[in-house]
Amino acid sequence: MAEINLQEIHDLLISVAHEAGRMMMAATPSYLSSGTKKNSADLVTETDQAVEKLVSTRLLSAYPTFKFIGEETYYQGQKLTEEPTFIVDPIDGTTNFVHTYPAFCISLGLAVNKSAAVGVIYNPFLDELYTGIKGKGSFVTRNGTKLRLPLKQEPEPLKDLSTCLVGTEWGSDRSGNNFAVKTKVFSKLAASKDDGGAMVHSIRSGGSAALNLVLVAAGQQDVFWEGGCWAWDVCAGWCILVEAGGIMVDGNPGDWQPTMEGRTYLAVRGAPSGQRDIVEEMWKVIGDGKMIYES
Ligand code: LIP
Repeated sequence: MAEINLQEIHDLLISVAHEAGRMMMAATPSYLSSGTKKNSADLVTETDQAVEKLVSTRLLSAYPTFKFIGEETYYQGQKLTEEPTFIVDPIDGTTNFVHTYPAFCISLGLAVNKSAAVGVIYNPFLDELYTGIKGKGSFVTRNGTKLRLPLKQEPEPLKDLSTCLVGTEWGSDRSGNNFAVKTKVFSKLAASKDDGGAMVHSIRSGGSAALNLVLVAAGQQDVFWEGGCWAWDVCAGWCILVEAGGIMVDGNPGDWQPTMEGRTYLAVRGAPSGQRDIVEEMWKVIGDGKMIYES
């Protein structure tokens, strides 16, 4: 296979992200006109579909031999291969988009050999662009200024969960094993040490896995833990996270090298020490309450 020019792909993804951002900002979404997928908390809008069409057309006309996996055109059984693959969420944070809560974005990743090689995430409401190329670092551009991630040149060491701001998501499953595991972990993370909890600084649920990952990459959130999201929610953010010194492990205890399609993820920010301790403490909090998702 010919050498892939990651810089050229990165530049194209940025141009597509800006175009998609204009479409999102021109739309007038409402819960009245939104459709649902798995259940009433799993929303989709015409804009999700229109943006994905634009993105797939633009990317595949420039790179016709590449594969494409997108949230709105994914079919059961579709698998990521070693081939260069664009992995795309046209709107990550669709619920936020529908409510005009200002945390939605387009998430554009390129995976090569099943690993994230380029990531571009754009929040059009805040005009914030996050980018990363494997081996070349990651950045945020806001108000016309481009800053390297993480934002602190010398991030603090990670001590234990009691000093962490943790991002996690409710997701759309509201019953069954996975809901029970999540609510138990939320409670254990928040509870006081006297009651056997981790007493984290606080818990955030921003509503977009991609934006959670870039917050961890930036060092503005120490940890992100989620089960139930998909490759398109994490591919771009994974590249940006790792390029900023962060790590991604499995959201269920035990696996230090999770796969893109594993559906359970734990991200920890870059730090001079303590990353592994945070993972181990988080896995201890989860205990034997394994989240189970089809992949
Ligand atoms: C959403 C994620 C969110 C997660 C939801 C869903 P969508 O993506 O980013 O973090 O909790 O289950 O996957 O549907 O807005 O693209």
